[in-house]
This record gives sequence, C-alpha cells and structure tokens, in this order.
Amino acid sequence: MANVLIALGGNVGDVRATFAQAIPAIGDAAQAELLARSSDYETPPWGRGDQPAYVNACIAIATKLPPRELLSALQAVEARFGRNRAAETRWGPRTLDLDILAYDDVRIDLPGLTIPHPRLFERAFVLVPLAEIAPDRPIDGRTPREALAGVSTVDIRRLPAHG
Ligand code: A4P
Ligand code: MG
Repeated sequence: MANVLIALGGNVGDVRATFAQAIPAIGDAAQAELLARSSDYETPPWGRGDQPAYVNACIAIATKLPPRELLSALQAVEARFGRNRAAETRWGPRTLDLDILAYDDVRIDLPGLTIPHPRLFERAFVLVPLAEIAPDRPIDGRTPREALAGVSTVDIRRLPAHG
C-alpha cells in the first residue's frame, strides 16, 4: 500500500458539498482507505485575482494503485464532479481539482505526471491543510511545517466543520 497525499481545490459551485462527495468517490475509484482529512480552508485565489475565493483541503489515503492509475482515477472523479455545473468562470478552474502531492517517497517526472507536485512548496493554500494532516512528513527533503513558515497565510481561513 502506498501512502499518498492529495490536494483538493475548487471555486465553482458548492465546493464543500463537492468535497464531501468526492472524498468517498476517491476511496472507491482508487480502492483506497482514507487515512486523514484536513479541515476545509477558504483561500484567496492564487495566480489570478479576478476569481472567487477557493476552498482547499488535503487528504491522505492508502492505495494499491500505481501512480499513473491513481492519476487516471482522480481525473475520473474530477470529471464526474465537474459535469453539469454552471458555466465555469472565465479562466476559473474546475469545480474540483485533485493534485497528487506525494506518493510514498516516489519521484516521477513524466510529461503528464510530476511527483512530488512541483509547485507544492510555493502554495500556502496547499501547505496550510497539508500541515494539518502531515506536518512532519518529509517531501523532497522538506516538511510541510518548515515550508509553511516561508509563505504568507494572510486571508486563509479555516472553516468550521461542514454540516
Ligand atoms: N499533472 C502533473 N503532475 C500532476 C500531479 N502530481 N497531480 C498533470 C495531478 N496532476 C498532475 O492539471 C493539468 C495536468 O497536470 C493534469 O492533466 C495532469 O496530467 P490541472 O489541474 O489542470 O492544473 P494545471 O493547469 O496544470 O496547473 P496547476 O499549477 O496544477 O494549477 P492549479 O493550481 O491546479 O490551478 N488558488 C487557490 N487559493 N486555491 C486553488 O486550489 N487552484 C488553481 C488552479 C489556481 N489558483 C488557486 C487554486
Ligand atoms: Mg491542478
């Protein structure tokens, strides 16, 4: 079984409701056991300011799927929850974005799959939820806790449990 960290993000539709359904769907699609789930966080849009705030979270799963199969499974879940949504905001991302942050200590650098995720350490919206569930897990020689100290977390807000 591989221990895998996955980032969830979205800013279209009822993202928290999407997460609540997508997490069990990931478990099914990846034949995975859910090991940990962070809180949901409201985060300011990164990269492009002209879009709504995001909700971000991270999960840890145990899965037997190899990395490429896992990516395919996650993309199927994205597609399932991206369907039938109101039109996406211009340049806005999907209703649900699933990124593989880390897969055991595996390193992969293929055209369609890079692990660990190359932009993980720049992104407070990833590091804040990740530090909640895996603060001391080394990824590329750093830990989420250490990396978090180097980024701004201004306007990132932990949301109360989703009812
Ligand atoms: N891909 C390669 N490596 C991976 C991996 N480790 N995990 C490939 C998942 N996918 C991986 O992904 C495009 C392709 O990346 C996939 O088809 C897969 O083959 P994508 O999700 O469309 O994202 P992208 O355009 O490649 O760029 P990036 O940098 O991943 O964009 P984001 O971050 O997903 O952009 N602000 C906040 N606050 N919160 C957010 O969640 N998200 C975005 C969306 C922008 N700003 C945000 C957030
Ligand atoms: Mg992405």
